[in-house]
Formats: sequence, structure tokens, C-alpha cells
Amino acid sequence: MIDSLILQQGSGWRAQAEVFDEIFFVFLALGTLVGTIVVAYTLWNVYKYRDDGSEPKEDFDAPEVGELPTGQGGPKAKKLFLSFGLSAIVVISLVVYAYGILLYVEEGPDASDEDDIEITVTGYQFGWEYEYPNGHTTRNEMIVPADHRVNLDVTSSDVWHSFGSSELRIKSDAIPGDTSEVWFSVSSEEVEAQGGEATFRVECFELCGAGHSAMKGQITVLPEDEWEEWYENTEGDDSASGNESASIGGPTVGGVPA
Ligand SMILES: [Cu+2]
Repeated sequence: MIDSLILQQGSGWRAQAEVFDEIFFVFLALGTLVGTIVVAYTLWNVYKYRDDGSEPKEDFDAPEVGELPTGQGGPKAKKLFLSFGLSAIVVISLVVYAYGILLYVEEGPDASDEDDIEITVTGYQFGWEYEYPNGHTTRNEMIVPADHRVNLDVTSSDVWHSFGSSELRIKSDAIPGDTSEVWFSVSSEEVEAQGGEATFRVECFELCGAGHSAMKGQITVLPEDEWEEWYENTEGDDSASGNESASIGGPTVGGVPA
């Protein structure tokens, strides 16, 4: 289950994938624990108060239809407070914990670091265009270096889209006239584990027209030096080398069913 990416080891960074896997695991573990206790306690009471054919004792406080059990400060009320109290502690702890950790997902580590890579993502019917800081653009394949925080400014040139990668656990609305931000980073350990080049699938998560299902792309993460070599070669050419990678997402016009 927890086969998440190898993350920013040593840097103190955590990728969204790791954060979300941790939240999932904590909720799963607590849910399983509480569920086991509740079901076991229920079954035990079912057995304890089973109908064995004998008459109930005189003082047996049987619940009556249409009346709330009062408890009246007796042992029943104690159980009620205990169960409400424990539930409240569990729920409040989870809210505080999840809220704190999700703030990290929103903000990310070391905001506005000069090593960050800023890329503008523009959705269109039907594909993605990426613009790098030097003005170079690629279509459908985004190429970024490992061990850097990548900041995406996501927008659209026509209708509403939603840019996302399930493997990286990132998703962001792409709305014409508006920009939303999302970040990610992939460690060099992960790039190494994927054989020197890590790839992540990109999809559109907002039904945007007939070619929506074909609106796929890819994030390619290279080791830093290889990426720098690639990036330097993009200087001055306008998207010529980038377009050869357009085939990764399939022919975008062909995305429209005939
Ligand atoms: Cu779309």
C-alpha cells in the first residue's frame, strides 16, 4: 500500500505523495482500531445479554419504545460520557493533525527559493502547453530537474480544464483568465530508482470537450545536470525541439472521436 515515491531524503522536504499516504495510513489505522473495538464490544454485549429463556430480574432497566434512556448519572451516563469524550478526542486530534499537514501541502517547503523552477501550464482543447522561464515552450511533456521545487502557474486558453498527476498527488484547476498555483518536487533518488529518468502521467480532470479523455501529458524528471544541458539548448529556439514530444500525449486533434 505505502509504495510512495522515494522522497527528498536529507533535504527535509516531503512530497505531497508522502504526505497524503501518511494521512491515509493514519486514518486507516485509527479507523480499523476504533472499528474493531466497536464491533467487538457490540458482539460481546450481544452475547452477554442474549435471551437465555429465563425471566429478567426485578430491577432490570429495559429500554422502552419511544423513550430516550435517561442514564440519570448512573453507570449508563458514565459510559455515554466516556464514549462521547473519546470520540471527541479522536476527531479533534485528527482535524488538527490533518489541517496542519495540509497547510504544508498548500504552501510547500521554502517558498520563493531562488532555485525554484517556475513553469506556466496552459490547458487547451486538447492538450497542455508548458512555458519555461526562458520563454521556451513544450507541449504535453514537461521536463524538469530532480531535487528542485517546481512551481506551476496553471491556466487555460479556452475552457475549464484541470491539470493533475495522480502519481504525484497534484491537481489544479485550469481556468481561462485565472491562474492557480501548485508545486511538486521529485528527488534524485526517485529518478535513479526509475532508471535515470522519472516519468509521471498527466491527465485532465475536468470534462472539457470531446477530446477530454485524450488530454494526456507527461512530467519527465531528469537528473539536474542532464536537465541543465537540455535547458541550455532550448535557449533562443521557440518550441521547435519541444514539439517533437507532442506525440507522447497522442495526436491532440485525433483525440476527437470520429
Ligand atoms: Cu481538459
